[in-house]
Amino acid sequence: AQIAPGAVHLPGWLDADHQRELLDSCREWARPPAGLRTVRTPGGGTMTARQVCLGWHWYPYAYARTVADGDGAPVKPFPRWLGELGRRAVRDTLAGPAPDYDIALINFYDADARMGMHRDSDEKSDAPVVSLSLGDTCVFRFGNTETRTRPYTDVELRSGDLFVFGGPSRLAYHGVPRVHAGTAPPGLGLTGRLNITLRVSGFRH
Ligand code: MD5
Ligand code: FE
Repeated sequence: AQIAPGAVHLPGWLDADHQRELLDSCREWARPPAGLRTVRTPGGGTMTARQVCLGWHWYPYAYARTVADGDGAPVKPFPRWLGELGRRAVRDTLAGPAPDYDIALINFYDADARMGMHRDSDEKSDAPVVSLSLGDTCVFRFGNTETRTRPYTDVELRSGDLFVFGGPSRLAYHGVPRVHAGTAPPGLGLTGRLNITLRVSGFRH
């Protein structure tokens, strides 16, 4: 369903087998070095969702090739198959060119984790962002390009859902106000929520 121009939600895009495969990959990516970490903001706070990156390492509010704010290890490579998955996601949702994805940000939310309203503007490309959800259902808040506040639309994102943010939605404010504990598919074997976003850096390699 189109939520706004360029913002398309496809529930259940990943079947149970593909969800499990992607979860297995996330578990490997989470291992050190350059594994899952707690993100510290410049103001001295910590983000409640923990994160691991592929391709380029994000830290507030820039990208690097090493885990600049962590163990200093080189960021894990972005696998070809993940780029193919991203292009397939875009083909299934939006018109336009097939992006050459080179960044994945993987966020892990436990039951108490949240993400405040923000825009993703550290990339130098206007290519669509692909978002894949695994595990617990969350409330995803899709806002507007002007303010962190209303008007916004709350959408439940479930395990296997695809969301693509392109065009005018690429720079919309968004956040995750709530995770519904214990709502993951019983067969998946995940407590909490994982979100994988695929992005085009627009950086020179
Ligand atoms: C999440 N992650 O569920 C979300 C999904 C992040 C983040 O917000 O920055 O890691 S990404 C949703 C997204 C990306 C780009 C644009 C818009 C939403 N949008 O316009 O709503 O962990
Ligand atoms: Fe974001």
